[in-house]
Amino acid sequence: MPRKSPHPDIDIPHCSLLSYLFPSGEPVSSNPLWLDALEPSKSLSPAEVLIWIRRLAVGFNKLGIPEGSTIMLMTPNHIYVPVIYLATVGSKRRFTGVNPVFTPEEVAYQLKASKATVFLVHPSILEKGLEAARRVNFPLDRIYQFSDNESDIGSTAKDWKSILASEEESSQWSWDPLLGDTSSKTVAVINFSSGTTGLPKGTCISHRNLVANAVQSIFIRFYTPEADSATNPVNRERGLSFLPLYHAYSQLWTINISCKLGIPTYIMPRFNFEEFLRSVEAYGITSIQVVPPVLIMLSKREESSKYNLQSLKHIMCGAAPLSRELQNEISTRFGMTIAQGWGMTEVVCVGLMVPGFLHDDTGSVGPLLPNCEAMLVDEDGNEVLEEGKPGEVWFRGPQVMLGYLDNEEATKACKTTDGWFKTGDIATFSKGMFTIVDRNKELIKVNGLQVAPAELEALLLQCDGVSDAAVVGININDEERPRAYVSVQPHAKGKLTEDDIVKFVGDRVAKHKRLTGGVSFVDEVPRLASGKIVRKAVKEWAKQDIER
Ligand code: 4UU
Repeated sequence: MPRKSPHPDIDIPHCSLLSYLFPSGEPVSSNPLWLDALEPSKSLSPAEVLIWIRRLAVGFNKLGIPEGSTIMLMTPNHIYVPVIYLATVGSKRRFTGVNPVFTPEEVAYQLKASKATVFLVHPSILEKGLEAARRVNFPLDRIYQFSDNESDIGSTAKDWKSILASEEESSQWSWDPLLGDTSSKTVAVINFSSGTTGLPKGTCISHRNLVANAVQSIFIRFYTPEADSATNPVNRERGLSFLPLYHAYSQLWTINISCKLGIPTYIMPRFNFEEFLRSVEAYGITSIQVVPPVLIMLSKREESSKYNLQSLKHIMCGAAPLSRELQNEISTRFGMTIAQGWGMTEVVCVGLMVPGFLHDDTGSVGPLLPNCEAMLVDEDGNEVLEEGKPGEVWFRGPQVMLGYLDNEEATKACKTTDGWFKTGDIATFSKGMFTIVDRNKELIKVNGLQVAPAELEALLLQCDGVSDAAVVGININDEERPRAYVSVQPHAKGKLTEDDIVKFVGDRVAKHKRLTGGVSFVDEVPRLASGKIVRKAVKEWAKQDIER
């Protein structure tokens, strides 16, 4: 019997994302909504954002970009990122964001796999964008520079503002409300994830998925029946955003939830620890979303004591394991609630989350969001009913993606015909709460970001002298690091060094994917007759290597 959410089902409107965020007949605020954390006089209110959305949506139409096309964005965070996201999704196009520190090769992969037809690039990384485009024959005249700062824009590519229609010609434009079933069928966002196996794949996230996960997360953060309406912080919230907006985590909280609830949110271009502390103090920030490394810094770095962080009452932590000890140490020391959540790109963002009113000191990731179900399934495919016993999380709910873009095989492998999504995460269940204890998939998480072993393995096979390779994650000081197990060809034996291999990979991938867990040489990488790597055996080696 699947476990159901302890919360009663809540109403999730069947409509487009913009109809949910800006319901007709409700006034649109002119108060600052997204503010530049480095220069807070620069801000956008919902009323201003709507004007930009209309101008861009009509601009895309005039340019002849059909509905259903993908718009790809590569930029550090800034206050106009939500404009691109909302105008793209709102005009029935598809948004995909790419990590701005990716290498040209990695950018080219996503440009092709997402089938993007327009590519917006921040001027500071324009050269990289152009190089990526050349690699996959992407038309250079569909590349636009995208900055919040007029003076950054040079002459090498067009300015994104050249796409915009005028205010007059766009003032009558309105979005399709996508009523009923169409909201479930229309793809809005294509974030990338490697899922349980293989290379990164585009996840097809519908309007319905996005609306559902916003409604569910707002409920569990602010409105569960136990929440005290007198002390509900929702009207006093001030957010600070530094997680990347190309990832689902930040898209949900920084864009969709802040917009829906009118939470003024300061956006940092990238994470910088001291700047983060300064911003919390300067702006009286009440709540943030983090990944575990931020909490490790908060615990270990001296600067944490130099700033007044008293305004900060609620920290949401997700994307990777957080130790119970660290969670409790920080919440006691700073007098704040730290609530863990579990989620995946494939379920928009969140599936399990500790309610906002609850102070959890067990290290759990909370109960199911409303309207969701889960089963823990053992290796034989049987449901685990006993409390405290681990099993793979199978998840069902209105936020589960439609499938992987152009990859029915991968979709079928993780999604059953009756809607269960096999997550590859191992959890236990006790007293209504889930605790993530392991993973049975390939994925490695570094700084909360995905690293797909298959990608590094394919790269290692291109390294001269390498005959086979397997990559797994190892834990060093509470943080996961990719480590490679490599066999070498006879001619390279004794010549190819660990440093050579670390450098070979380091030169070709974004920083978080580097082999910071090291390299081991082995006679043979264990593989099944099918060719599949026996990861359990490699993980066992890794465990022994750490203990040594
Ligand atoms: C142990 O990282 C995410 C989603 C993060 C998120 C954000 C806000 C979750 C809940 C929330 O409230 O997505 P992906 O697709 O980048 O990575 C998904 C994987 C999971 O399958 C799991 O292995 O990241 C890992 N993960 C976690 N692991 C996610 N959350 C947790 C967690 N503990 N709390």
